[in-house]
Amino acid sequence: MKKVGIIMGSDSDLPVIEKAVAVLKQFEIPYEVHIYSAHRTPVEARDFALNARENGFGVLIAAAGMAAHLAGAVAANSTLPVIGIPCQSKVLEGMDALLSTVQMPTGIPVATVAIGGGANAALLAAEILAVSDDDLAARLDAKRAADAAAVLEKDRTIAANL
Ligand code: RP5
Repeated sequence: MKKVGIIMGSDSDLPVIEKAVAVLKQFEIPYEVHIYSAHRTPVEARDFALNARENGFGVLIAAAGMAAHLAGAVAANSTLPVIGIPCQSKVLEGMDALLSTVQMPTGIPVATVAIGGGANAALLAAEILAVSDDDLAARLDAKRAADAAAVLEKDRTIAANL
């Protein structure tokens, strides 16, 4: 299976990345995690993206906060699918990163998930890999069914007790 490459702009983004890693572990998807910043270590961020396909990656996830150009910079240097996670900052609570990540000009797409949406980023990465992996697709279908069953169980409990 192709690997998922996860890049965060700073170790302060780690709590968001941990949510993504937990999902990838759950689905036994191979991954690598790196700290590469679009502005503090732009050469390393560029080189990782440029070489990602030949290094066995199938999807890239980039998480950053504030003026969050990391996902866009990664996407500029790779035609692998790039998923952007806007991270929350103290001043603007993630709206800055959301707009910076989602508003990519035509030609360089970034699939942006919710502010702090590490789990959904990993699930989307899994769904992309599952396009050519029937076993992974079956595991995703099973998780959806289990999640739905859990909600219906809560529904039965609420209906019986209120
Ligand atoms: C971005 O700036 C990082 O992705 C992080 O979310 C934000 C703040 O970084 P630190 O100052 O905490 O290292 O580059």
